[in-house]
Amino acid sequence: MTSRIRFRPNPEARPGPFFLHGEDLRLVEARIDGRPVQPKVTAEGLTCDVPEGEFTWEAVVENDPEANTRLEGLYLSRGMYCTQCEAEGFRRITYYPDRPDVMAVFDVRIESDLPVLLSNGNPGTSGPGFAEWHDPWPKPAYLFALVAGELVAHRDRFTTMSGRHVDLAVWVRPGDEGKCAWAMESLKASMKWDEDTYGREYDLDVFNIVAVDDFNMGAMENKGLNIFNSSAVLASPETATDADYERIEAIVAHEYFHNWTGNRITCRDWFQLSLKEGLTVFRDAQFSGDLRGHGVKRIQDAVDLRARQFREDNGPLAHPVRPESFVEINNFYTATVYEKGAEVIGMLKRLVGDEGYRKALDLYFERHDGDAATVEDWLRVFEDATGRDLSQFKLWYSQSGTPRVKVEEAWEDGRYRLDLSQVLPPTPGQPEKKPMVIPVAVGLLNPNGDEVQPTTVLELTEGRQSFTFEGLASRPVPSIVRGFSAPVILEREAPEEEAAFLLAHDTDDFNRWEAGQALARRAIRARLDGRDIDAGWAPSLLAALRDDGLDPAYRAMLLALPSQEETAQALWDEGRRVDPLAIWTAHEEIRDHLARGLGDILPALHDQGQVQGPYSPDPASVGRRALGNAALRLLTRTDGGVRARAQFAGADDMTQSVAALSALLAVGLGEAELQQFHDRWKGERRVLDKWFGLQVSLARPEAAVATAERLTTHPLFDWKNPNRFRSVLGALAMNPAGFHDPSGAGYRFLADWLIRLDAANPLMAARMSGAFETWRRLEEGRQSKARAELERIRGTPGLSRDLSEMVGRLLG
Ligand code: 0A1
Ligand code: ZN
Repeated sequence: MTSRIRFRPNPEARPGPFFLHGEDLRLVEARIDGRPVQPKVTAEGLTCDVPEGEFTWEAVVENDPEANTRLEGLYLSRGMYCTQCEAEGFRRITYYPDRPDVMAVFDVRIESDLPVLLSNGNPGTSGPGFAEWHDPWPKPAYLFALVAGELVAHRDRFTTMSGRHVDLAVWVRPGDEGKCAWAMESLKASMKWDEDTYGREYDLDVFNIVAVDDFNMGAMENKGLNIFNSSAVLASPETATDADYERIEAIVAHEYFHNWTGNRITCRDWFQLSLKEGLTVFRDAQFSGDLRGHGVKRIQDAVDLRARQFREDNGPLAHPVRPESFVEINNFYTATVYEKGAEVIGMLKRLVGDEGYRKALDLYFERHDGDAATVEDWLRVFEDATGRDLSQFKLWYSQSGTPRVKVEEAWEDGRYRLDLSQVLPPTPGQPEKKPMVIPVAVGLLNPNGDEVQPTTVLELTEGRQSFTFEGLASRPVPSIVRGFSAPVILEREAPEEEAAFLLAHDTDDFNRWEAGQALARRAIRARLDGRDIDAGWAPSLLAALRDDGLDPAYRAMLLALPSQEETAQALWDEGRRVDPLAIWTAHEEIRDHLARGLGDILPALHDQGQVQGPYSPDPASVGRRALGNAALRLLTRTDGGVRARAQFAGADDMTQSVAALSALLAVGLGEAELQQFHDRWKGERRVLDKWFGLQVSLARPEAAVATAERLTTHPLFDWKNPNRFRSVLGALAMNPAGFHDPSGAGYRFLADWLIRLDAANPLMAARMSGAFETWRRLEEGRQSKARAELERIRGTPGLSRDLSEMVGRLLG
């Protein structure tokens, strides 16, 4: 690797030693203005004396992509060279000031016998054995990318709003070219959407996407050359599920949207990570909502936030959306920075209104294009564009933890009062908190079901505050935190009749669904406490499911129960110890209860899910299949697996096939189908990941660890491949009753693997250690076993910085 860099002194900086980052490199030679120099090299980089004015630095270094199992920097993935430079990977390629606020124009020349040679920006000269690329847009090194391999392209074109032609290509290995059409459609839809919605146009002649099999995350937004985990690109009806199609669409959009929110405007330092990630997640959620329906998207996001981000925010790994310190930045690509960061932007938009938001975003792009910006810059454009003081709102970036909102009501003489109060519990390093600005969207319904107060946003800014509604004829039923208007926990035990009423009448999609969840939570709670399930639950759900005016996708969500994780959090919040097995058992019992109580309607709902004609991932078909398969999961509990077996045998797309197999596995059936699935798909890596994952995540609690152990000895278990590792070890963590086996076998097994993986791929090992995040919620027996395993990991000699930081925080 040869680099030539022109440096000029920063007029504001005091003179000092010249430092360049560099890790695991061998410096062959270095020159300044053509004269050889002898820098002082350490494990973190090099220092060197330099002349006072401008100068040219040249270096030749060697590194070893073939031996790079970390998948950071330049590495080899099944014969294909590729790079991953965010956050600090470029320093593993060559010596460089590897910080996001150092932006430069890059010219790249790649020399290789491999046929396809790609880098950022626009193509320049190329010929046998070489290709040159020029990226006119100054960028930080974390956006650098390079690919060299035997690849084929699926091509298309896009004409931008000002009439510029862009050549688009999705590059994959030969044989996969038939699985690119969906990613390409998603890319074109994203390009158009960003023009229509944000006025943002693409700014290069080409846009390339490359699919690689070994990748730590979902994808990466390198300028003009996005690199994707192949699981986030490749799709065909036979091999990908509806969920895969939706995920590909969302990730392609996310990476594309980064071109403006991340690349044209980047981050000054890594503490500002949410500046690009929260905003880009918010944008991709708007996009998915526009394409697929906002009601369902909002529910999916809330479910995900509650399971992953609330868990993080209420445990030992809690940190603010803008973290205050870190040892290894890779450990902060978290649900809090991404998903809570997006929620913060959603609240901001609600507070300033759609028009204010648009004005602020226009100003952001105008004022900060080309900048490495901060959260302060971001909030200032909102203040300048709307005149609103955001100093209190800014606490959302610095205070960690999930706010609890309590509600009390008073009714007198046609006046209805809501007393709202907020509590933000202590989190690591933050014993005391200040009140936040919480937009609480509220509507009121008459007892006859009419809405008497349409959605209005109450701004809760104090610890306790009252809001009064006048001139009401009768005591209303409140619908609170409509649309999940803030990432908070609403502490209000609604009486059964009220929840049933809202499930029947609420005009707010989100809260109507939430009312169903409230009833399900009551049922789970009843079983946990050994009580009977309310007799009214199944009938009120049945009424909503019969409503053919309701979108099938929405009805599918009505059938879904709160996650076991959500139940665990609620118990812990009440100061109770969590027994994952008891939670699993209660969830099973209420599924049985539902399967019986809804028995009349389930076959018809399942039939509705059989969409005729060629497979299409359009929202209507996806919704119908989702409803049909939600019904199938319940039906399989009572019909001995007859319908699921028939669906599996007749399925000609992966959605129907996986749904049927999952329904069988969830009730301890499906052995023969599992074998057939394996035999048919053993040559398809992404499908085989599903085969590994399903058996572990759906295993009965007592069998989960043994199943995972057995699968790690399967000849196709390739532990250095992140997708495959996750398909077994990640799936175990997603089976709480199995992972938290009282014997501690799950903890021991995962710890063994984390120690082993850490030596090869510290980033992945650190990410997966989050499975231990809930250990303090457990009873004494499990707790001490989990702690012992964490301590064993901590005591391992040579542990990476990544994993030691995580284990240190987990142990507290
Ligand atoms: N910026 C990417 C996420 C990403 C982060 C780190 C990676 O490798 C260590 C890869 C991707 C995104 O938000 O999509
Ligand atoms: Zn991102």
